[in-house]
Amino acid sequence: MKDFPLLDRREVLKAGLRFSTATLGMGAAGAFGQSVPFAPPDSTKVLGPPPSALGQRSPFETPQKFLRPGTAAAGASFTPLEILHGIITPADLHFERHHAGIPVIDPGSFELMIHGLVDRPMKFTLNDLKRFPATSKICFIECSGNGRQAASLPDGLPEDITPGQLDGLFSVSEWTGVKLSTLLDEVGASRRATWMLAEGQDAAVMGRSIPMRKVLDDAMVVYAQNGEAIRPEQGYPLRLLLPGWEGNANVKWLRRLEISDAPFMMRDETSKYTDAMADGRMRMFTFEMAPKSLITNLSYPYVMQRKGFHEIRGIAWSGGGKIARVDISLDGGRNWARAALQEPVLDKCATCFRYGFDWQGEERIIMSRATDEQCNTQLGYVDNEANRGPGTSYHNSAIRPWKIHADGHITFAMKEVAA
Ligand SMILES: Nc1nc2c(c(=O)[nH]1)N[C@H]1C(S)=C(S)[C@@H](COP(=O)(O)O)O[C@H]1N2
Ligand SMILES: [Mo]
Repeated sequence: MKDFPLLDRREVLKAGLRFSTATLGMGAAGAFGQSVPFAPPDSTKVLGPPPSALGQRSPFETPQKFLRPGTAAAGASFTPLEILHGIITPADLHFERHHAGIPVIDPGSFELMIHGLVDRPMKFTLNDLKRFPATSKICFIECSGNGRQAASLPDGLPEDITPGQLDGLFSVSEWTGVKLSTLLDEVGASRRATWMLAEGQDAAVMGRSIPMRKVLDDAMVVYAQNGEAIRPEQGYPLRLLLPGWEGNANVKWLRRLEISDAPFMMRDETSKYTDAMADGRMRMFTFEMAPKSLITNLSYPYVMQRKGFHEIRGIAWSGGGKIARVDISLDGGRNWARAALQEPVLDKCATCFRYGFDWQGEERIIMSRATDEQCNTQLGYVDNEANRGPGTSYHNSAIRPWKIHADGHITFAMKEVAA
């Protein structure tokens, strides 16, 4: 089997030339063979609307998050990763996971209380918090249940699943707020402090214990998302941000932080978000999200329209730091070659990758594999199952394979790889 290196510029140009020649021959069909569904007026002859007080998407663009049928207050909606470009998730497409719906919180009466093992217990209004030095971080939030369908028995795996439906409990924003280390200086946290409780103001009263090493490293309380006030769905007016750590611990609608010398053993870190291993022991406080990558272009429901140059595109990320490399296999995992990484490559953030190849109508299983700067590598299905244990489906970061069929349609191929 031939190993496919990254195509050089000349090859890409040649392939591009074939591509455009074919397009010319197709008359009214667009670049990907779709016929144009509308007849817009000739914009050069019609006076357009005046500037608006609030911009809108083009009426031809109607993105939606994926909601499973029957989604309720305790439910989730998934980011449509396959339609996004670059690393930032538009705020209204950020995934949502609520345990008891979205509370309405008046920012005027909002207060954050910090108490426990501190010299000066304090309450902070939103304006108080905005007076502290502000910092921003572009990073992902990923639910630790993301992609758990891929942990079910191979027989139960759907083949007609989109990247967003599979792994869309993952989004990236630029978050702005205050470093927790700054606030803990203000209240005078004790040297004996080893844990911090973060508690939300929703009906679930979500509470999680956070180790002090994370609190003092890069944890933040954030009031802004992609340049404006954080959205109600993301925790308005304030959420905890723990870059690279499981979504659940990023407590939304934050109202209370209690400093302590022991974990609090909350419901969401004992009965939930704990992993049962093969020998019956439990892993607790498994916060860091593993390296993972996902092909978002050349995956279901994309259909290859013609032979020739195609670009595999996707995103890779790791809770362990920056992405160091992404490898691509075009033959079900036998041979691997390095994908190009697209700048910016940021800490605990999505990094775009791409890999061009020439498709001549052959059946292929394509895969991507992420490695982070700590040399942690994304595992295949079998190794991932063995590593996490049969009693859990959290933190499923196994390699995601896609099968390109001879007729050009693409399906999720975990079943074939797992078999
Ligand atoms: N207060 C509160 N915080 C919460 C939750 C919640 O239900 N209530 N859900 C958690 C879970 S399980 C996840 S994955 C993330 C989801 O964040 P998002 O809805 O902004 O994407 O928030 C976490 N923080
Ligand atoms: Mo979650």
